[in-house]
Amino acid sequence: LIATLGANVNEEITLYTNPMSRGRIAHWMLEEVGVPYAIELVDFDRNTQKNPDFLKLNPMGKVPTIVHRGVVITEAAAICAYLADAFPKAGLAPAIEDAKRGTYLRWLFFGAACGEPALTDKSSPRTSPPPSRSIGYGSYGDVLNALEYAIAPGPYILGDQFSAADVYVGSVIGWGLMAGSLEPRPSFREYNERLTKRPAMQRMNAKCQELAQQLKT
Ligand SMILES: N[C@@H](CCC(=O)N[C@@H](CS)C(=O)NCC(=O)O)C(=O)O
Repeated sequence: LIATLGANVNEEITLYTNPMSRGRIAHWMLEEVGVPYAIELVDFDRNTQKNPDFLKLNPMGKVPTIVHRGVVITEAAAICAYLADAFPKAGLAPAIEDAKRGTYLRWLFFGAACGEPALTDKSSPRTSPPPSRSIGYGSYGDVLNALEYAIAPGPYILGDQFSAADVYVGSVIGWGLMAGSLEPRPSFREYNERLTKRPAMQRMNAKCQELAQQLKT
């Protein structure tokens, strides 16, 4: 099922987000792409992400969720990939025929399928974890080594070319360092500092502070 909204086939992107959530990943990506977008604030304290109208867009009742040209896209990594492809002029994804696309997709998927769950399990360990052969991320240690391998030698995952894979993987690394679920290896800290200097990331951070204030009032 493709979630389409017949009446709302619009060029402007709508981002449903909360300033203290994975919504920041899509928000940062939108700032990197540099296209106009509108924000719809989701209030976790009031549980508005479970309102029937929002569940029609995203049955998971989660953010980020974006709507563009009448289509709903969820999952932060998919949103990063989608926006990079929808706005190729921003140069945030290697072209389809470029071999570097393999590296790009590899780490974008790894970030979502392995990086994020490994760090989540680290902060809230499972009582009976599945064996490392059957769990997609193997082990926490392997994931950390692979992440380190992905960002070396840098400065970005694709070398000199910054891409949407850095937005996603960089967000997972930044979140892990902040939450203490990621060992603060020097390579992670340096990569995170490099990303934090990006004007798009800074614009997103400033906007999220404003949004957090808005939610308090
Ligand atoms: N698989 C989703 C996860 C999104 C997610 O879990 N978002 C959280 C915020 S960080 C959320 O909306 N939680 C609200 C809720 O579950 O009620 C993604 O990668 O974007």
